[in-house]
Parts: sequence; structure tokens; C-alpha cells
Amino acid sequence: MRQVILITGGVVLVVGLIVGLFSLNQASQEQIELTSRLQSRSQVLADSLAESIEPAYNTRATSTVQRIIDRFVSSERLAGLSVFDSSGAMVAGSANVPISKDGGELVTTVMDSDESGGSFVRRSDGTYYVHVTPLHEDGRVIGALAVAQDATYIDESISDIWRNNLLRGFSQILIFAIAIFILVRLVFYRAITRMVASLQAARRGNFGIDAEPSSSFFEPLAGEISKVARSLHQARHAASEEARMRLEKIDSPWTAERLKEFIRMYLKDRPIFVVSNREPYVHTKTKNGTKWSVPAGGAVTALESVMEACGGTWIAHGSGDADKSVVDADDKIAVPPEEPKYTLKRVWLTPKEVRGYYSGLSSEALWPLCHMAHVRPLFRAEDWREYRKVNGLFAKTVLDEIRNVERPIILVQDYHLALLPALIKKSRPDAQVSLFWHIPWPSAEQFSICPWRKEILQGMLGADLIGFHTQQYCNNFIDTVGKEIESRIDYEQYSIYRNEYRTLIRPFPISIAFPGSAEAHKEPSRKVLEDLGITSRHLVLGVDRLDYTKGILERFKGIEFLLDAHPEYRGNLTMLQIAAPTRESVEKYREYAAQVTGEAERINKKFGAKDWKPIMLEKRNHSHDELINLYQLADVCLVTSLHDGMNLVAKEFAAARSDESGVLVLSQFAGASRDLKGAILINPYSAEETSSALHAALIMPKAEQHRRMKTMRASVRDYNIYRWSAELIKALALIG
Ligand code: GDG
Repeated sequence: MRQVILITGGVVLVVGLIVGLFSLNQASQEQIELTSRLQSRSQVLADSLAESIEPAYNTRATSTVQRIIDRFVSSERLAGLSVFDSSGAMVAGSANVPISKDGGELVTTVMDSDESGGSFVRRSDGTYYVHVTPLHEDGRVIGALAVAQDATYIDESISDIWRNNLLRGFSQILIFAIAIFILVRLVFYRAITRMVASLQAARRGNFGIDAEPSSSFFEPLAGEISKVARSLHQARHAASEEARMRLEKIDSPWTAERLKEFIRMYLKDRPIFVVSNREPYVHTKTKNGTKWSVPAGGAVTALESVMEACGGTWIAHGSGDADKSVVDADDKIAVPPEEPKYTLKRVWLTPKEVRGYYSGLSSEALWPLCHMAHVRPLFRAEDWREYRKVNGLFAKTVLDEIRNVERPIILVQDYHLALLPALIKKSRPDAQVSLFWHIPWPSAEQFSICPWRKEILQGMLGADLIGFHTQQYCNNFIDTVGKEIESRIDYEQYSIYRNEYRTLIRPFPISIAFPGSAEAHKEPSRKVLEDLGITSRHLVLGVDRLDYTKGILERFKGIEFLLDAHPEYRGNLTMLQIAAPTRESVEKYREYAAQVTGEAERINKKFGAKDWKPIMLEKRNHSHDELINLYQLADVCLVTSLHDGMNLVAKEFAAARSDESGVLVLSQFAGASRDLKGAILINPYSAEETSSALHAALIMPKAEQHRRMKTMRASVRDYNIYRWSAELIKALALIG
């Protein structure tokens, strides 16, 4: 549009200039011609008048001279006539002569030179041409005669020329401008815009818009553009076919590299934003400065691998006491700290916000509400207020980050941010938002006790895609929405429609990065066991956050039952429980930690000997490498969750066992029980069942261990975290 205005403006300027120059030339020609005509008419008049006046003037018959003057003035319609004596003084003249009574310079010059002359005189009542001719007596100059003619018509004629030309010029310019504007817009602008749109679309991979012009003028150019677009299409198609064949090659495992390639193909240049409560790296103060650590938790384990592979931005709550001191002015830091691959953007919360949003609504209301672990949810209105506020704060941060990003991909994580999808979509409908719910979704009846169930569901349904670990959780969610919210449910597509807005519900069983061969074949070190004083023949391992849903008390009961039922294990078996401290600000968790310690002590007292304890409780955070080493040393990994979305510990155990040995005893209430067919499944509420499973595991022949472990490893290798994120991102990208 700017260009159209520029072209039109340029043409207007040029036409205006031409009209101006033409008018100037015409006016000056007219002026020259009118002046010369006036001058010669004045000359003729003055000469014939002089002949009439001279006889009377020579006889000093002033009254006769005056009469002649009066007659001439009225008959020739002159502006005035004056006769001057040889001294330049006026001796006779008509009224209102436009020349002074003393003749002035012109009269003196004419008499001195004895040659007639003239000049223009401008007065307030008009312009006059005064022509002076000498009067003679016997060949001597004895006076002068001045003839004045009205010359105002010359000025008027010039003004008319300008006015007429300007008017004509203006209308021509107007017609020109309109014509050019329409012409440029219709012929050029439209054709060029269409060609640009065709190229842009081709660049984005849409080859549906052709560049065919409306006028033949652009045909050659449009033809070339169409050819370029077609070649691009063919090149793209060939590249994607090649990539698809590479990606879909049966048996080729999903790796970080493959995910990277996959994302490049599906998302083109669109960046990924992950939003979660928990940050992947926490900076804390030490005596000598700061240190960083990876917090315990399944979401962090899983998404860290994805972000390391794809880059992007991870937005999370900065919870470490040294977090602020290491970020830049934009609250960002490149991570992993040792080899940065993506950006972590920290969101700051006040202690009051953390209390209400995290400890309160997330940990004391939603967590127990979604887990069937028989802990009563606490619904406090002030926690809900803080939860809404903090979700708003996260939304603002996300919106700031995506301000200049076209169609961003946003992967929102978990129950802490249930309101975020709708908040983002409200301001940025073009964003593609998924929400992954890392914990179970309860039955519709169970969820109905939540006072803010409708707001929570509405917030979640802002997402284009909601993912759960299992089909059962998807079913529960659909039932809940059906019960609580006015919507249309499409069971065929597994989608929920609200005001024509669609949310897809899909299961994506989360996983881990199956370790590469170097990591997997590392020989385990027994030093850790020596340091702990563990010398037993059998090692049973538990790795959990110190959370009541993980069934640690029930697990200990199972060990107790085993030692009662099979005394042969006394002195020969140690249960090593890694219990990562978690949510220590929540009373229930503090109570639970104390109960776990008490129970371990009770059992140790009951069976323990001088140099043997059946339960070794390690209540501290461990590094990823320490955990892998322990997985490789264990004979049995015991997972007794009372209810668990997935449980990544079970998958980590299988992935770590490149020796294809060891047995997984797994709760039937963990999502992982659907994927890990080689595990011995138990109901953790039954100590007897746990004990029998442990016994079966401990006496299991090596061949059976291999068979089971192989199955589990194949399933984790096949459906690892790279495949999980690829499937989720693909489902999300295909929506829009
Ligand atoms: C939620 C859902 C779902 C354990 N101790 C330490 C430590 N860990 C790591 C483990 C594992 C992770 O924490 C625990 O993952 P889980 O899946 O077992 O459980 P949640 O934290 O409850 O996670 C769960 C998960 O989200 C993913 O969607 O599977 O159902 O509840 O990776 O290795 N990590 C570190 N130090 C420890 O001491 N750094």
C-alpha cells in the first residue's frame, strides 16, 4: 500500500511540475506580447497627439492645449495626458494622471535625449503604462507629452492564465492520481501481492497458492515464481520422504538425534517452550559460593532429555536460594550448567504464593485428590486464590516470552498449572498448547468433591491437547468433563468440543532416555555398599521421593512379612531405601517422613543383629549416576506405589540392567504396570503378596530373569522419552 501511495505521489509531483513550467512559459509570452502591443499603440497615439498639440503649445495657447487633451482623453479612453514645459513642469493635463506634476525622471530623460520612452507605473488603483514623447519647435525640444494608458488588463490576463492553468492542472492531476492508484492497485499491487503470497506459502510448505497474475504483463515473472515454488515443493517432498523413511525404519531406536531431526521436520523453525512448576536445575548457596543439583522428580527426569535434544526455553519456578544470583537481567540461565543446550527462565514467587499455590492447593488438595492413597484433600479458599494468582503470573511470563514468536509450541506440565492453557490461549489463540498430566486422573465421583472443579476443567480445556499416561486416566477425564461441564464429547476422536473449540485427549505413557551403550555397560561399583556397611547376599532396592503415594510403609510391612515367613533371609537380605526429601513444608509429608523412619527403626529392632540391619534408609538426594549404580547392584527393585501416574523408577531399573538380570516387583497401581510386562505385579496393600513376590524374585532362576528383563528393556527402549515427546509433539502439531 505504501508503494502505491509513493508511486501516485511521484506522478502527481511530476505532472504538477510540468503544469507549473508550462504556465510560467505561457504567462511570460503573453506578458511580452501585450506589453509590446501597448507600447506601440502608445507610441502611435503620442506621435499623432504631439502633432496636434505642438502648434497650440508653440503659441502658448494653454487653454487650447487643455481642450485638445480633454478631447483626446475622452475619445481614446486614455487614462491620462500631460504636457510638460522644458523645465519638466506640467502645463496642462487631464485629471488623475499617473505621473507627477514635475514630470519626473522619465520626462527629463526623454527631453534630454530627444527620444520618446515609456515605463510602467503601479498605483493602488491599478497599473499604467506612461509613454513620453518630446515636443519640438523649430527642431528644438521645448517640452514633452506624456500619454498614460491603463495596463491593469495585462496583470489580469496573466492572473487568468495562471488561474486557468492551475485549475486545469489540478483536475488533470486528480484524474491522473486516481487512475494511477487504481491501475497500480489492480494491475501491479494485486499481482505482486499474489506472487509474494505464493512464495511465502511455498516457503512455509503450503503449495496451494499459485502465482498466476491477472495481467499478461507479469506472466513471465509469475511463471518463474511458480517454477521456483514447484522445485521447492519437490525438494521438500523428497527431503521429507527421505526423513520419513529414515524415521520410520523399523527397529531404529528413538534417540536424541532422531528426535532433533523429527522436530526439525514437523515443527520447521518453531521453538518449543516447556512450562512447569519444578525447575530442572536448582542453585543453592554453599560456604564457598553456589552449587547446583537436579531435583528428584519424574517430570524433570523426562523433560530434561527432551530439552537437551531439542533446545528451547523451559519456564519454571526458581526455588533455590541462590537461583537469583546466577540468572541474567532477563531471569534466564543457560543449562545444563556444564554444557548448556537450552534456556531456563525462572519465575519468582513469594513465600506466601509458594505456600498457597504449591504446598496448599497443589500438594494438599490436587495431589491427594488425584491419587487414591486415602489421604484427605484439603481445600482452602486462600490456597485457591494463590493458585489462580500464580497461574496468572506464569501465563504473563509465557506471553512475554512468546511475544515475537509465530505459532509457538507450548508444553505445559502437570497439575500445578491447570489454569495456564486457557490463560495462554485467551491472548494467543495461534499458540499450540498441550497439557501433560503426570499424575493419575481420578474417577468423576472422586473429582466432584473439588470445590473448584469447573474452573480447573475449563482452564485445562484451553489446551489443544491433554495427555495422560494411560487410557484409563483419559477415560476418567472424559467422564469428569461429561459430568461437570457443558460440552460435546466425540468418543470416536476422543475429543471434547466447547463452543466449537476442540481439545484432544490422548494417552502418552511417559518414559526415560534409554541409556546409550557406554553408560549401560559401565561396571557397577560396590563401594557404595561398603560405605553403608551392607554385606548381605540379597539387595532389595527402593528409590522414591519420600511421598505417601509411593507406599514406603507398605513396602516395609512386606519386608517384615518376608522375614517372618522366611527366616532364612534374616542376615542375608537388606532393603536399601533411597528416600529423596520432598515437600518438607507440608505437614503431611513431615509426618510421613517421621513414620517411615519410625517403621524402619521398629523393623530393624525386631530382626536386626549386631552387624546386620534389614532396612537401610537413606534420606537424602542422590545423583543420577549414584542411582544407576545402585540399580545395577540390586537383585530386586521394589516399587510399591499405592497409586502412581507412571513411575519412572521401574523403567530406570530395567534400562540400567544391561546384564539382563535382576527382578522388578511392581505395584499394579502404577501406570508402568501396563508397559512392563516382565515385572512381578503386586497389590502393595497386601504385605503377604509383597512378601511372596519378593521371595519369588529372590529365587528366580537366571534364565527367567533374563527373559523377563529382556521384555521390559525392549519395551523401554522402544517407547523411550524421545518417542514419547515425538508422539506428543506430532499430535499437537497436526492439530493446527
Ligand atoms: C510424577 C508422577 C510419573 C529419585 N530420587 C532421586 C531422584 N529420583 C528420580 C528418579 C525418577 C524420579 O525421581 C521419580 O519419578 P517417578 O516417576 O517415580 O515419580 P514422581 O516424582 O512422583 O513423578 C509419576 C512422573 O511424574 C513422570 O510423569 O511417572 O507417576 O508421580 O526419575 O530417578 N532424582 C535425583 N535425586 C534423587 O535422590 N536427582
